[in-house]
Amino acid sequence: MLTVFGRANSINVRKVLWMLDEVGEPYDRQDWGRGFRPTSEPEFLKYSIFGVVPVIDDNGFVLRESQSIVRYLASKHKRADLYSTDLRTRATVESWMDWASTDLYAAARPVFHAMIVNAKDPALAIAPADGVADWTKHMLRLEKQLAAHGPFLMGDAFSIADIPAGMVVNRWFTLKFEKPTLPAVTAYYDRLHLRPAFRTHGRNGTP
Ligand SMILES: N[C@@H](CCC(=O)N[C@@H](CS)C(=O)NCC(=O)O)C(=O)O
Repeated sequence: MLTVFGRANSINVRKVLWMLDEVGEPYDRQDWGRGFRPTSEPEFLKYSIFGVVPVIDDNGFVLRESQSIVRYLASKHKRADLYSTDLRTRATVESWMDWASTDLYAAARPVFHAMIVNAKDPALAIAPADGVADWTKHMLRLEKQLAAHGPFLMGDAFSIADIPAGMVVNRWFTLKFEKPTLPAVTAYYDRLHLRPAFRTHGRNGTP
C-alpha cells in the first residue's frame, strides 16, 4: 500500500491527501514534521535527504515534491479528466500549478508564518501589512482569471490545476485579517467545498 510521510496539517501534505481521495487510492500515513517526529531523523532522511514533507513510498517507488506527487497520481490512475494528455492543455495545467506554488503560495507564506508558525498566541496575531498587500496582489490576479474564465482554473471542469491554488484559497479565507471582497474567488471556494476530498483535507478549519 502507498505510504504518505507527513503531518496532515501541512499545506503540501494536504495537496497529496486531497489527490489520493480524488483518485480513490487507499494509503497509510505517518506523522512526520513540525510538532511530530522530526524529519531530521535518519529514518526519514533515507526517504528524502531534504527533510521536508510530503514524501510518498508507492510500493518501493519513493517520490517527494507535493505537486510532482499529485501529477504522478493523476497519471497513475489515468485521470485525463484531471490532468489532460493533450500537450497544450497539460502545459497550461502545469503553469497554474507552478504559479500557485511559486507566486501565490510564496506570497501567503510570510502572513501564515507571522500569524501561525511564529505567533506566541495565534488568536492575537496580527497579519503583517506588507505581506497582506503582496498576497492580495496575487489573489486579485486569481479573481481576474476566475471571473473571466472560471469557474475553475481550467474553465468548466475541476482539474489538478485547482489543488495548489485551492489550498492557498483555503488559507486566505481561514486566516482572519482585513481583506477585499473577491466574489469569483469566494464562489470558487464554495464550489471546491462541494468536493468531499476538499472538505476533508482542504476546507477543514486548518489554514
Ligand atoms: N516544495 C516542497 C515543499 C515541502 C515543504 O516545505 N514542506 C514543509 C511543510 S508544508 C515542511 O516539511 N516543513 C518542515 C516540517 O514540517 O518539519 C513540496 O511542495 O513538497
